[in-house]
Amino acid sequence: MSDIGVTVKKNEDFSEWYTEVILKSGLADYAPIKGCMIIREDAYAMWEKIQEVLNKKIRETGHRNVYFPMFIPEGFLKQESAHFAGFVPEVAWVTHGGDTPLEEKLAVRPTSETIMYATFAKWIRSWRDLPLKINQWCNIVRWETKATKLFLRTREFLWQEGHTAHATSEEAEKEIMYVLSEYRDIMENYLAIPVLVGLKSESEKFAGALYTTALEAIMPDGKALQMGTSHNLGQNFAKVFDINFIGEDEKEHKVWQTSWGITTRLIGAVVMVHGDDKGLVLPPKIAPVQVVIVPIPYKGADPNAIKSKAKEIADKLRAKGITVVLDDRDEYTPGWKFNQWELKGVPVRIEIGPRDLKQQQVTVARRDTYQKTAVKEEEAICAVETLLVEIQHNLFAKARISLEEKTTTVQSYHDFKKVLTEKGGFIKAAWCGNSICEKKIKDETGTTIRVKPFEKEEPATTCVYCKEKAKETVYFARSY
Ligand code: 87F
Repeated sequence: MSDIGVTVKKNEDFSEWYTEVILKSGLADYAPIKGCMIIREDAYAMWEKIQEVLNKKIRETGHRNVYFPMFIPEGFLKQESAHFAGFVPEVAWVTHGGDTPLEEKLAVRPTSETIMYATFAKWIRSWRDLPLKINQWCNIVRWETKATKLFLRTREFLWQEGHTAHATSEEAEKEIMYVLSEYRDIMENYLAIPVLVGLKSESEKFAGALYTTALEAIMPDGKALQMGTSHNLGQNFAKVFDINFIGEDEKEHKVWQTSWGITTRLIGAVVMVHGDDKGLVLPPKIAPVQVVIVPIPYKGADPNAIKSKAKEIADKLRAKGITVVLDDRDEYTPGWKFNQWELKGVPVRIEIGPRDLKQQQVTVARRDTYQKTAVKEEEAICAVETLLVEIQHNLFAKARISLEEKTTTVQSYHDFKKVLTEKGGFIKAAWCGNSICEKKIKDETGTTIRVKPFEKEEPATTCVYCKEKAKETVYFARSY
């Protein structure tokens, strides 16, 4: 067994493959604390890319970044106990400062609604203070007891949480739809992962929300992964935290609120969806390295001629804003380097050997298809730019086909269960809208309603469970 390359096949043991790819590609490592992980350089660079894209979007629409304390006094969470009750077992507490017990214990933030909204009550006085649109990039702690899964289930993770307050319900609604569409853009056009977008059912929504919208993707093992959420909080929190404002009508009103988030689990989704038996396959738009250049020296010739040609091409690519690594290390063979950069998922590799030099060309290899082509040197920069765009599109197209293949419409509960054991994925079925059926299906199959799509489809049959009149067509799946 080689300790460098990936030893597990993606379609043989998906879970093992996933962990091995992450560890060996150097995206992350286990930490010496149970349930925690270390986000390494390349994964952090991807997270920074996501931050850059989202920050730009939300800044343009008047959101500002802030930082609130990570400690939340117990009283704040208690004030909101109705909405957080189910989450209590996952909260981590600070009880001592040194050896001295604290007068009031402090939660390590599992989410920041309570501390932020207690502050909103102070900041918001008049309609002129609205809308208030803030966002925070931070770490979150949830004391999970289920098995750790790198990026998907760890006790600490990174996220952004957006929190807004508005004068009207319509504005809040517009906000959650705006966020949803920007999230979708990031997932589909940057991460190259197609998503289903829609509403959560009553039992799956955030208890503090009027309704929860979500973006859901399907993983190669047929399990769904929630990629992000955007909640319409209505006036639920405004009532608890007394977030009132004097309106233009000079009367007192409660604000309308939203909250929304995406987390570092998105990186796990990228690994799962695009990776292959040789390792990561990264979409060019979020790849920390987009192009690697490997000079191929040969005995009896001038290695400097090749190296300087490689350097020249690297500089030209960099001038176009492309991230390039020139791997001219002498201590590794070209073959070793190829494997290493394939493991790390670099979208494009350029090889420059003696033959290339002589013929004034370079060899360009793409990570997604392993296709290799010779390109005239003067066309190389342009060709690489085009190729990066093409790879980005190809990854999305492939993922979309996979989403389609993994979505099955069923007419009966018998078929529902059959599809679930045979292939998993999204199961599209008619539902009566009753949470009792939803619960029975969950208990019997382990699936939940992932989304009720915005683009409503007339139910083709009666409810897949109770056979009463169906209200809507929804997507069920087992999930991470
Ligand atoms: C775990 C422990 C304590 C989820 C928790 O989705 C509290 C919670 O409130 C908790 N797990 N939630 C819901 C989070 C809601 C909301 N917060 C802002 C988001 C997006 C960002």
